[in-house]
Amino acid sequence: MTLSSFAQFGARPLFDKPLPIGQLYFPSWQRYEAACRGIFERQYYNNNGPLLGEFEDKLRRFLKVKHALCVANATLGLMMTADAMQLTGKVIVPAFTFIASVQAISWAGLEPVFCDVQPETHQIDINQIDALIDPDVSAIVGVNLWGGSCLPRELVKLAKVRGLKVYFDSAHAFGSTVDGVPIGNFGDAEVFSFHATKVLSAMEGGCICTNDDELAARLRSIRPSYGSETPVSIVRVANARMSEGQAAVGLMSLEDFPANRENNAALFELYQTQIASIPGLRLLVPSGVSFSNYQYAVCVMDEGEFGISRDLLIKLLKAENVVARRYFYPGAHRSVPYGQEFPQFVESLPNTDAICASVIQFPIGALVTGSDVEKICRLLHRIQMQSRDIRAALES
Ligand code: T4K
Repeated sequence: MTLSSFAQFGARPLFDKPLPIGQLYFPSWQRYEAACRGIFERQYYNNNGPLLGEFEDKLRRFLKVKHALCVANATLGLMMTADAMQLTGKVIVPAFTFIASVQAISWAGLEPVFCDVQPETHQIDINQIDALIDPDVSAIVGVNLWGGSCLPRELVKLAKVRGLKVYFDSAHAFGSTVDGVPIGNFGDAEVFSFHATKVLSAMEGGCICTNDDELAARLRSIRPSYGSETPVSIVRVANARMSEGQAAVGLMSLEDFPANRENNAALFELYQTQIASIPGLRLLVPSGVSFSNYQYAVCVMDEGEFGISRDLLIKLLKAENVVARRYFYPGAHRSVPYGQEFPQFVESLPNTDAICASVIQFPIGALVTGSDVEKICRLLHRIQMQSRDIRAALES
């Protein structure tokens, strides 16, 4: 085995085109075309159209939740939720999350308070929350990461005892359940993402779920839902409506969800068996759920054991047309503008920093086959076995 077998050193890439991160499960063109034909025949494109109504109704039944409000994307959904909940002052949020979880808090005029996460699960560390509570804190945001959960029951219980509200960023968790209860039912509200990279996709989109009638009414007025509801008094409006085109894709994606989730589970299992024998790589099993959507293949890397750095591994994989990512980097507490605005958190979240430095995501989803996973894992094995030579060659 020589280094010249790697694309980084001149070989042909392992894959002819980039194998992406992201779910990218889409209906066939024929199904999409038929749905679009219906939209054009009806000449009804937006504002509570029939497909949106059907999609929201099916989501409600699928998730067993009282209200499911579709929105243009999860970022807007999170912004609207923080605003509609009429929060004040500060909101506790894990620092290890996509930046939108935090930006939504800022957009609603609130101040984020960053909490560290658990090293094993990457979910918010509930034991560290009490130390962050002061009289200005009005809520906690739980983030259900990686198709797992942040133990929503425990978080809701803690919030109740402390007199705080709680909502969840469940962008990663559509279809996952906690003790059989679908994520979407916990806290005051939960927000899903239906971005193209998510297991349920409307190309771009999201959904806010709540069992609270008053909150749902405020959210409908913020969205807004012209013509369908009696508006209620709110502070501001954001046009976050989901179009009929998005709802059409969402409906087909919901129909396909069981099969797509099964495909993810099979790919995840392959990763699990093959990565187990690679020194320095540990695949994260979604925690805190009784059923997972297996939307991500996330590994934690021990650079010393693997032999090269995480960032060099990403570079080598990119040369082979394997897209691997270091979500999330850096932690939200170090990102612009939060690192500058709230310097007190920069050096105070060791678990978040350690995870940001060691996490790596591998391709999983519609465009990945079982044989691709096997090829990726064999490649990882080869890289690990030749790590010393690779390092020497690239450092010289
Ligand atoms: N909360 C959490 C915890 C989140 O992770 C997110 C979003 C949100 C809230 C907010 O949800 P949204 O407002 O987005 O609904 C992606 C997604 O844009 C974002 O939805 C996601 N989380 C975040 C973690 O990742 P990028 O900028 O890294 O995606 P991008 O465009 O680089 O795509 C990823 C891979 O997929 C690449 O390999 C390219 C491939 N791809 C992507 C798209 C969109 C395709 O091949 N085709 C495509 O159409 O943000």
